[in-house]
Amino acid sequence: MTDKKMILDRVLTGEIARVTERAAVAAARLRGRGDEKAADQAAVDAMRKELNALKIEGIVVIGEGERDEAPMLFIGEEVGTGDGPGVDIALDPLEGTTLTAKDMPDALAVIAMAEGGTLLHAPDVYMDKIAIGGGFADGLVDLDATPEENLNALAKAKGVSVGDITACILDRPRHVKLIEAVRGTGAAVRLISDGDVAGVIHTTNPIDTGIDIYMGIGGAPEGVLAAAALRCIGGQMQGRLVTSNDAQRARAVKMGVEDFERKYSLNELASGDVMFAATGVTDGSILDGVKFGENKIVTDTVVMRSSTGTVRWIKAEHSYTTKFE
Ligand code: VTB
Repeated sequence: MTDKKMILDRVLTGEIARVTERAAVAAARLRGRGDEKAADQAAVDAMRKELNALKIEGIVVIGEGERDEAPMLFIGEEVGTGDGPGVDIALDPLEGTTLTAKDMPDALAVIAMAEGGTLLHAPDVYMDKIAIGGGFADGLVDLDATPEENLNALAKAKGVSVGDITACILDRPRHVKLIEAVRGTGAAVRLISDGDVAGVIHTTNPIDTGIDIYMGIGGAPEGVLAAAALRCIGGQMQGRLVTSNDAQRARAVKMGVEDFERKYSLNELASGDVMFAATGVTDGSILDGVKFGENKIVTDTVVMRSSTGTVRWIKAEHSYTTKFE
């Protein structure tokens, strides 16, 4: 094991769960209140507090926005006590603000930490994505193949008919043609209103989630977070940035993007030793939402690490102590 791998392991395996747990509890208190902004802010504040208690020299590379537009956890913000290892951090304290405001499934508090310089510094633009779970031949699906080709290849590899395949797609007008093409093959479409980090992760466990493949255009930052998870849990993913105006392209260039046509592989989205954690805010198919019991708060978290492939499911019971008051 190299020193860098030791560093992530030693400092963070247990600690990272607390960061998403705390953000999830704060956001969960605002579930179903119809107020996206308040829920997001609560998650951001809570995540930042916990991150700043970690013995790391962390830098946010994917965060809530640029310094001048995001009051906290902005891109470039330094987090941690500053007396530990240097790590890059990608975070989404509340992935699914609308899901939380409406108390709908699969809102998550999410974070990924990696060796410095190994996460794609994705600008806040769209990304075209395709993802499947682990255990398939490399290159089985491809962003440049047609939906028909991808779905047929996946069905064949699974030994099922294409009618037994379900594709998860964000319910957006931009996906009308894609949805039509997928349904045209006989496959099913699971439409989600938000939350494509969860959508991608769901492909790694079709038995529990009913989702075999993720397709379509979502946020680029969410693409890197999802890639970090797939690097750990296993799976395939490709992404390509989608920009629609000069301002977006300028932002992308500022963050180091040179080729807008580039198709990023999973390992280019997240290349180094990476650790990923997510805590359920609302109930979902892989994680339960936060529960507020009589004497305890219960959280459900998954923590994963790429270099070892360890996936830890952590059901935690917290007392109503000062920390969560
Ligand atoms: C997705 C989804 C997010 O943004 O990335 C989506 O995962 C993409 O943007 O939960 P549009 O909403 O503009 O389609 C979210 O819905 C919100 O960040």
